[in-house]
Amino acid sequence: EERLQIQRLVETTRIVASSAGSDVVKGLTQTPKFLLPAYFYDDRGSELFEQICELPEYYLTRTETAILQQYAGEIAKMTGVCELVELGSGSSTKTRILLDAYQKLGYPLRYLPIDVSAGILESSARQLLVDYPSLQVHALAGTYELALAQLLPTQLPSRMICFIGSTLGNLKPQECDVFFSQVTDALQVNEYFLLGVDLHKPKDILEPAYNDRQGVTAAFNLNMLDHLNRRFEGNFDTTQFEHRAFYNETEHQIEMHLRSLRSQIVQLKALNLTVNFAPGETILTEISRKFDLNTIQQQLTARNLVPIQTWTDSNQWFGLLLCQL
Ligand code: AVI
Repeated sequence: EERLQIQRLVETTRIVASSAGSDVVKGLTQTPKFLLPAYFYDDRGSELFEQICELPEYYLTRTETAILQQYAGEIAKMTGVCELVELGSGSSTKTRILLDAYQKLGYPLRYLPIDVSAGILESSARQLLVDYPSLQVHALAGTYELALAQLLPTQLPSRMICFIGSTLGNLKPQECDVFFSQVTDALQVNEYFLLGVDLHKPKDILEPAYNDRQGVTAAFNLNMLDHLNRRFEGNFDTTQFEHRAFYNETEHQIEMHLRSLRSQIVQLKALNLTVNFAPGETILTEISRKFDLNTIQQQLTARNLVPIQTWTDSNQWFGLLLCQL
C-alpha cells in the first residue's frame, strides 16, 4: 500500500556498546537494581498501557485529551501545514485529535509514528489509513534515539515532533538533556515541538493513579519480567514479585518497583546472567516525574525549544506546551 510505509530500525555497529541486553545485565548486577522502562512496551505491555489510560484513577490521559480537544485547532493554526512526528505513538488515539484539526483546515496529513512495539505501531497505522483517506503514514519501529537520528528532511513546509502523555517524566534529568538535543537536531529553525507533561499535585491523587484497584498497573509492571523471560530466555517467576509504587515528594516523582517476595535466584540464559534476590529486594522499573510549569518552560527555553504557547486544564493537573526551535 502506497500510503503506508513501515520501517524497522535496528542498531548498527556504531552502537556496539549498547547491544541488546547489556543494559539488563548492568541493571540487574548493580545495587540497587534497575531496569529501563522501555522494557514495559512489548506488544502485551502496550496493550496493558492502553488499559491503564482508561482507568478511573489514571487522570493523565483523560486530562491531556481534554486539553487537546479544546486547543488542537489553535495548535494547527499556529503551526500551519506540518508533518507530525510522534515519539511513543502507541495506539495514536490522542493524535487523532490533532489530525482532525489539521484536516479541518484542509491541510495535507503526513504522520510519522515511532514506537518500540511494532505490533501496536502497525495495527494503529492501518486503522488510521482507513479513517483518514488522504493520510500518509511512515511508521518507524525502534527507539526515539534511532528514529530521531534517521529522520529525513520533511516534504511539508514544517515539522512538529510530538511527545505527549508525559513520557518525558520517565526520563531522568540528565536523560532529558540528551533527549532535548536529539529533538533539536531533528528540527530545522522555526519548526515545532509539542510536549505534554504531568504537573505537581497532591500525593493522594498521584499514588492511586499508579496503584489502581483493578491491578492493571501491577500487571503492567510485572509484565516487564515476562517480557525479559521471552526475550532473553529467562525464568523470572512473576508470582514471586510484587508491584510497588509511591510518590517521592522531595524528587517530585512516582517511583515504581518490583519487590522480591523471597530469596530467589533468576537466570537469563541468553544473557549468560544469574541474579540473586534477597527477600524484599527491589528492582526500580520506572520513575515518573511531575513537573512545575515555570521550571519546565525555563528548561526548554535554555535548550532552544522556546515555548510559544502553554495550555492547561482547570485544575492545572497537566500541561501542554507548544515550543519552537
Ligand atoms: C508512559 N508514561 C508516561 C506512564 C507514566 O505515567 O509515567 C507509564 C506508566 N507507568 C505506570 N502507569 C503508567
